[in-house]
Amino acid sequence: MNEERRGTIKAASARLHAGFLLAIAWLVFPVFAGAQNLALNPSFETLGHANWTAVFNPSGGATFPDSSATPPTTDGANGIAATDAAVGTYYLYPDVVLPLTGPYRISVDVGNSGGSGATDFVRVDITDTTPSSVAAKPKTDTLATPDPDVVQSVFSRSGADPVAPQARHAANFVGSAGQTVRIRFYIHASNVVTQFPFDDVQLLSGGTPVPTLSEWAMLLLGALLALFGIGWLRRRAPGIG
Ligand SMILES: [Ca+2]
Repeated sequence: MNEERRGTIKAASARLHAGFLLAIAWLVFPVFAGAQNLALNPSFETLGHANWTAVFNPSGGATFPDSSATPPTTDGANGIAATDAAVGTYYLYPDVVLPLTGPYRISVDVGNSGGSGATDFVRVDITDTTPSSVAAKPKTDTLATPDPDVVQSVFSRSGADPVAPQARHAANFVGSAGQTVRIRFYIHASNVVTQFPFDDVQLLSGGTPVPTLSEWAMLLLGALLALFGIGWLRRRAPGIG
C-alpha cells in the first residue's frame, strides 16, 4: 500500500473518531445545543399579556398595561409598564412546570421609579406554588424580606433606589423535574405612584438531562457502528487505526 493511500485511511479514521466523540457529546448534553425559554409570551409581544395572570388586591389600584410607548421596551415592540397609584399589592405571573432536575437561570430587563421609600417597592421572584403557598394571599413580602415561598429573588427595589432605564437582572436557582414555579412580578405601594417596567423574560434550564431509554439505545447503536467502522478500516489497512 502506498503512502498516499495510507494517509487517506488515517485521515478517514481520525474523522470517524472525531465524529463518534461529537455524537456522544450531543447525545449526553443536548440541552447545551440550544436551551429553550420556558416562559410563554416572554416578551409580551402577544398583547393583553397572554399566558400571564394578573392579581389585584384591592382591585382597581394598579394596572399592567402592555405598552410600546412609555417607557421604551427593550425587546420587540411591546413590554409591560406597570403603574401603581393606590394602597395595595399587585402581581403578574406565569406558572412554569420545570422539565429537569438541576440549575435554572431567570433573567429579565426590569426597572423602577417613583415611590417614596421602603413601603413603595417592586420585586421579581421565583416562588413555589404548593397549595399552602398559593393560599397565603395576599402576600406579605416586604422590600427586605421575601415570603418563605420565594425560591429565588431576582430584583427588589424601593422608590428611593430607582433603576432607569431598565437593566438586565438575573439569578440562578435549582429546580426539580415536574416542579411548578411562578415567575412573579410584584408591586406594592403605600400611596405614592410607582412605575414598574419590564420586558424580555427568560427562564432557561442549564441542567443536564438523564438520557431517555431511546437516547441510551441511540448511544449504544452509535458506539457499535463506530466500532464496526474502525474494525473495517483496520482490516482494510493493517497497522492503521
Ligand atoms: Ca417585548
